[in-house]
Amino acid sequence: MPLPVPVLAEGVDPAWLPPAAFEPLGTRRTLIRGSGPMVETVHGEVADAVARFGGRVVRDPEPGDGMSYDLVLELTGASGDEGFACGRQDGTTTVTASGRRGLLYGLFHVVRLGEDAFRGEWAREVHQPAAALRMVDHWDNVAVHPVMGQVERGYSGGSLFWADGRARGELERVRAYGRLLAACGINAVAVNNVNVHRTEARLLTDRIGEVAALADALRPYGIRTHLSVTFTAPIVLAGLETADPLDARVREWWARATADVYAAIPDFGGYVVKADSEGQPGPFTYGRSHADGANMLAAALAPHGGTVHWRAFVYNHRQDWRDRTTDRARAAYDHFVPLDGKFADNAVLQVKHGPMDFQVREPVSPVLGAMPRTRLALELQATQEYTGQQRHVCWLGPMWSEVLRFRPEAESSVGESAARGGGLVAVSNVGDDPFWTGHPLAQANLYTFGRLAWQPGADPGRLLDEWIGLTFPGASRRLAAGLHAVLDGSWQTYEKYTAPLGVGWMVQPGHHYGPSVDGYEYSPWGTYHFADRDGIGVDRSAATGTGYAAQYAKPWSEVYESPDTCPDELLLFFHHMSYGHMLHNGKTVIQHIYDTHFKGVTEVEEARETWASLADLVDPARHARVAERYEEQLRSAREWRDQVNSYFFRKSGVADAHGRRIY
Ligand code: GCW
Repeated sequence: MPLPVPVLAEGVDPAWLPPAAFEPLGTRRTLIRGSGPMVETVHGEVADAVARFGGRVVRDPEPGDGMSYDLVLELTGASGDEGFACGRQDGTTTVTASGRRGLLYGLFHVVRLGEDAFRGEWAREVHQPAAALRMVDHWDNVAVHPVMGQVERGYSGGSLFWADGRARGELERVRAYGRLLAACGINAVAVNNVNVHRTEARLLTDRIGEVAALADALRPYGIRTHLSVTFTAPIVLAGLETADPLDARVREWWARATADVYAAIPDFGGYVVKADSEGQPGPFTYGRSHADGANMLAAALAPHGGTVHWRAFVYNHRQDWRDRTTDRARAAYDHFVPLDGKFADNAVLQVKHGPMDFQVREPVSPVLGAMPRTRLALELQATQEYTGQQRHVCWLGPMWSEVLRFRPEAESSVGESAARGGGLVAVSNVGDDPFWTGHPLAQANLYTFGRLAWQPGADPGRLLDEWIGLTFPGASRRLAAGLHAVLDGSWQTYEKYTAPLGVGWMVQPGHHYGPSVDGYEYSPWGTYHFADRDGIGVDRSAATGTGYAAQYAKPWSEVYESPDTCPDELLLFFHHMSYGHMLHNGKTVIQHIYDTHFKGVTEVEEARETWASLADLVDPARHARVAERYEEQLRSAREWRDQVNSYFFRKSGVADAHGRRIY
């Protein structure tokens, strides 16, 4: 039986799968061959499209039925292969796949191509995802957390999965979410926050049925479900007196608990673990290493084909700002690189893209080039914690692409090694908001992430074209150009009006929205800029600083070591510089700060105007939501400009060369 396409509740935005995107497919004759649940998903999609647009769909006809088809979708096997081949000859477009998910991805490929899928002739192309794991991690709490709420760092309303301590039970919406994810190539979802509180801990055991219900909803779209677990589960859930990873009873408990998980969810993906980090418990309590901790869970998962994603986000968050020897940027490398080669085959070390914490500009984490014998996953943040919290437009495609293309060592890029190793992960930006991502344009971030996980070397601009083509079917040139104009440079615009030259932070403590130049300056979190009357920045050189620059292989260790060769955009991350220091771009540090802050606000004003000019081309609800957010973005950008410029004017006493207003 074809699986019906999920029905969206009134007012819920179809995002990049509006019915109109299926019109080229829906007007044609399609033949589907093969069997198994995923074929039913594909059949459901085609059946829905032809019901709307008047085409036809036929399933496994008798040989010699004499019909000719515009599209043939054929599943030839039942392997785990996710690739597909497609081509067009003699008026028929053919998609073949030997694995179940491949057929689904092939179908969405045809949808993306639109009319082009049915034009001319083209040779058979093979499409294969670079990374086997393409995951979104939800930082969703089951119970509303007193400080972090329903979704930690969530800017899109509540959780799709949980509400007020319970499973939400809106599985039709979850199905629709799975469908959107599949259409951009994502194949795994972790359904709860990596900070695992009391209630959430129980998802592993007596509440596993609630996770199984989500897994059932997501499975038809090729998505495996993962769970964040607490390291102290044996203590908090089973009353053991220890969680020591080398203790036989502990290991046995995990093995049994994991077997029970697989009894409920046979294709369960595995565990995500935040250990010894920001107050979460971990192996350090027992004098054990992170490899000991990860390998214990890996051993429990191995018989069932599961994987543990162990996060490398481990650092001292009880620092003293006067202690210049402790450098948070060094922490992941210092903790994990000595463990290279010690992790089990089904243990993946999940590494944030930068050494700090998802700032608008950071160097690529040196860990990503320093553990050749460990499966590394790259973690990106789609939820815009530090990039405007989905009130600001900040399309992260170009930033992610820069990270993925970076070559920490000569052999491979970050994208290539993550794809080969543990895969690509993004912290989700989705919630129960009618636009899914709060800011409608933030949908482009999730879409781009999925497509980059499939093909890390892809040109992000081309992926944005795809997103525009799907989300706004039949978009006029003016609309497409307008969308590019407001999205293409939005990350750099955001960078301009916030913390300068890679120094990061300067945000309001706690919620991280809006400027506070000294917000974290004397706090224990280790996120300092060290501005004084003479200069700003953190000396991370090997010669005179914390030695962080030496964590890179050549040439990067040398490039970053000296202010002469360090790229401008990272200068204050690596060096403490005087305000009068001349940048490669021909400006002094202080003048650069002033100029970028004025420029950033101007760019937001222009983007807001551009968006206003598109009113006749965009659905009114969506247009209004974006327009309203531009008002806030502009207010906030001005606040950033004024706070940052005034702060540095007052510290340095250096006037703006152009005499603009600085308070
Ligand atoms: O970015 C920081 C966030 C925390 C988050 C942590 C992490 C889930 O401020 O809210 O906790 O990173 O990545 O674990």
